[in-house]
Amino acid sequence: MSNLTKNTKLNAWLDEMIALTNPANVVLIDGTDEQAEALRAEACASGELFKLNQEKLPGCYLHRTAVNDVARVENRTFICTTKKEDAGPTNNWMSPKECYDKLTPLFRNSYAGKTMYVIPYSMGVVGSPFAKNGIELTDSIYVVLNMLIMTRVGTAVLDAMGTDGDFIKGLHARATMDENNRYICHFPEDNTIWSVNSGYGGNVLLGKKCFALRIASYLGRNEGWMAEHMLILGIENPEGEVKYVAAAFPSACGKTNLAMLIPPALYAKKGYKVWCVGDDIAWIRKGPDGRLWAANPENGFFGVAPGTNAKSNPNALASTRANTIFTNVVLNEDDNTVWWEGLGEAPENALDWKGQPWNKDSGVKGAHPNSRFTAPAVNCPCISSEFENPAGVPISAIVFGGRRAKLAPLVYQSRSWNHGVFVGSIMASETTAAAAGAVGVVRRDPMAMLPFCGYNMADYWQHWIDIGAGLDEDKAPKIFNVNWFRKDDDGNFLWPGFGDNMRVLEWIIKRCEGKVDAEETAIGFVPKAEDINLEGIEDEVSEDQLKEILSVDNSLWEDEAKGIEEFYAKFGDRLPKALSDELNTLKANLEK
Ligand code: OXD
Ligand code: MN
Repeated sequence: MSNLTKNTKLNAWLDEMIALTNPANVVLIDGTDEQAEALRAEACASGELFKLNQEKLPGCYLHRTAVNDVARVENRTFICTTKKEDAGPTNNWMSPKECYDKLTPLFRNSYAGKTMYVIPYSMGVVGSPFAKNGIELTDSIYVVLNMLIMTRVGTAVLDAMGTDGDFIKGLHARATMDENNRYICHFPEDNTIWSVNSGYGGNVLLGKKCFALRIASYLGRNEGWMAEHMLILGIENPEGEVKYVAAAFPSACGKTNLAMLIPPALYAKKGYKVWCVGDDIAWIRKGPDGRLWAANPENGFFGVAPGTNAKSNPNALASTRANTIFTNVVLNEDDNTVWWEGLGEAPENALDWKGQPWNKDSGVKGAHPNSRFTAPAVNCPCISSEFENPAGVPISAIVFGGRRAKLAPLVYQSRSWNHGVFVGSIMASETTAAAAGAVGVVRRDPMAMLPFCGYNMADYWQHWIDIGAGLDEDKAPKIFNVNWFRKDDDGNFLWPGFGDNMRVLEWIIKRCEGKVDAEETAIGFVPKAEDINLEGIEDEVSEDQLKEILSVDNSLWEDEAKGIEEFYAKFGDRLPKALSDELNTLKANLEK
């Protein structure tokens, strides 16, 4: 048996995986700078990475993926539970046996002549009560270097695992990169993830979507906590009190921008500040004080580059100025820096994301729309002082959102926890470039978890209801829905968004504190127009425009109720009764 580590379970599994993949050698990633630096040098020598201008972008590198490997592949992502019903109607399913049988030949000898990197990593602060450990085996230095940024990696994790501690077993191989044999498979009953024939982040950084959402959501249901596709932010008022909000949006709906929001000048002058605890994933559980606490299990940001600039998100941009890996962006050949659409003037001499000569007149985008930066969280100027707190932060409000051109008002509050779960369950949005497939199609994306829930979505909703039932009403977070994307009849956005979303957050916090009244509508509580502060943006948003964005069109909601009914029907009798009750209440309210 291999004795690479002190953990007997890990050694046994390593033996098995080494026999399967047949690497030329095995390297344990220890988390030291020396080792990482040697790997960077090796990746630069092989062309896997390009070293960027080290004066302007110290510690930064560029990577290009294969052209057919640029996004998560949801149609090739599987939840492999013994019973099909346990994966539910919204997941692709294979039985564990069928999946292992199918993938084993793809992994066999796939590391031949290559190195197996063994990455011990922790989601959450290493060794803390709520952290979970994983091991990712990979044949890609790019994966190692990204995991070093996105998670907490190294021998300290092995120490935390001890001699027989459990871990999530992740196996990744680029193999032949054959897209027809690309699979991202989860075995929640075995704590196992197998990913093959891809090198793109979301498919291969197994700590992120695969573990921290799909496997963790399953673990959370069994252990009484929640793994959510949520940002976490803190809003500090002029008195220095910080209130925390967790928010779920479908991919590429401006989640990273909201997580790092810069308050408008008016608020900044008064002393308001916004702190980022996390931009993508929240692990949430009830704390000893009876409130819900949320922690970000990640250690970095894997953000979408295009559109990130000094106006949309100066904090994200600042986060990428050192020790960052850029994937599929433009290389500015004049000064060996990076560029993407939305960053300002395009470089004269450049290579596009495929490595081809490119300039602004080329007639195609230079950066891939889903090009990314992998940046350390510590780089973020507004990172919360609680970022390293293993307990996380107490949550006052949960916010759901999506892109709805006409339907949902700028913001509304649910009437109760269960109504809030209903509001999350009916989330819908237009698809974006973050996932492979058509762009611009409206799809239901409950709690923004559609591609990330590791079990039957109906059981997941029941879990939400059960969590709420375990909270005292005065301690439970209040639940809201926002829509920054409402459009007028000419297709223009009605709300400025970005930093001005602070105005909506202010109303949300006031509601949590019971400091502001609201209008009750068929769908929930909507602000009175005078309670949304428009000071400083009167030119952009007139009083009438604000009223339009806050309006609820019952006839549109009647159609929506039919759509919800159809969607719910997929879940048969597994649909929680509390949710069909909420749908009936909505229908009754609309008839009134
Ligand atoms: C992401 C996503 O990459 O949600 O975070 O797609
Ligand atoms: Mn995400």
